[in-house]
Formats: sequence, structure tokens, C-alpha cells
Amino acid sequence: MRTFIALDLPNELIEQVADLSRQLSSMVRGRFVARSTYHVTLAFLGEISEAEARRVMDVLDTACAHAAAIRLVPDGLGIYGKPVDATLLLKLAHGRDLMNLAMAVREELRAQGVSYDEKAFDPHVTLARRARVLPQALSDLVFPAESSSNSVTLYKSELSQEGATYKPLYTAHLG
Ligand code: 3AM
Repeated sequence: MRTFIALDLPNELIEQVADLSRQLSSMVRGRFVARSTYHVTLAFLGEISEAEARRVMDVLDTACAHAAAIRLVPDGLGIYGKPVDATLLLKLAHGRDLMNLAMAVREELRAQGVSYDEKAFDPHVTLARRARVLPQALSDLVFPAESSSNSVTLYKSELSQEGATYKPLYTAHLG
């Protein structure tokens, strides 16, 4: 199964990100993602076996055992890729607790021998894919307020013609 580990967004932040997304959708062409899929990826694992998935559940328990709720502080828009065909992101500030949690999850994955994509952690919420982003077209945006996440989830990602659907397999609570 194709999997990743992500911080979940609290409802008030989901509402505000959806509102930002609505504002952007009148300024940017692209495939805006469904609000039900908003998350902050901490580690992308790719294909793992059932046995590895069970070890990842232990990873979440260990990494989250002593962690408090994590502050999520919006920090403007960003893109991956070329502006004419980009992934459009809500960037998040690199707060100490957030960075430490991602590091703890990744360290624990290594300790359990589960491999993951080792690109540096860059906290964000994906808003749209295949987006054509012309910065001069963006104006007067209302950004989400800071908020806190209380849980980390192992997700299974199923790809189809309509895009990816994410199914929670296991959640560990923070705080
Ligand atoms: O948090 P976001 O939406 O940026 O881009 C994919 C998504 O991240 C990322 O994993 C999350 C759930 O699909 N992803 C997909 N394939 C990936 C890969 N090969 C990947 N991240 C790193 N390497």
C-alpha cells in the first residue's frame, strides 16, 4: 500500500484554508484539492507492507508519546514546480515543535527500518495541483489564523483518475 504520515488540521483551520482556496480559485486556474484531504505531510513512505504498516503505528505512538499539540502558523503562499504548472501551497512557519516532531517521526522510522522520502521537511498544506500561478493576479487574500494540531495519522493513498483519496489507517494523539 502507498502511505504517508501527516499532521491533521483542526476544523477551524480546515474552514479557513478552504476559504483561502475559494478566494484563490477565482484568481488561479488549477485542480484545487478537496478540503477533506488537507494535511501536513511529515514523511512520505510510498509502498509499504502490512508488517511495515504495523511498525509505523508503533513509530507514531513513540514519536507522539511526549509531544504536545503543535502550533501551525500560516506563512504565505508557495509553489513547487514552474509557475505555469505548479503545486500551490499554503506554507507554514518552521516552528521548533513542528520541526522537532517531523524529526522524531523520521528518526523513529529509521530506527524501525522503514524507509521514507528523505527530502528535507518543508511544512505546508497543498491547495492545488496543475496550477497556473501568476503572482500579479493574486491580491487581497485573507490568510488563516494560527492554530494547533492534535493528531498525527498514517494515511493510505489510493490513486485514481479523479485524483488521490486518503484513508486514515492509524492516528496518534498529541498533548
Ligand atoms: O503534502 P503534500 O500534498 O505535498 O505530494 C504528495 C503529498 O504531499 C506526497 O505525499 C503526499 C501524499 O500523497 N508525495 C507523493 N509522492 C511522493 C514522492 N515520491 C510524495 N512525496 C515525496 N516523494
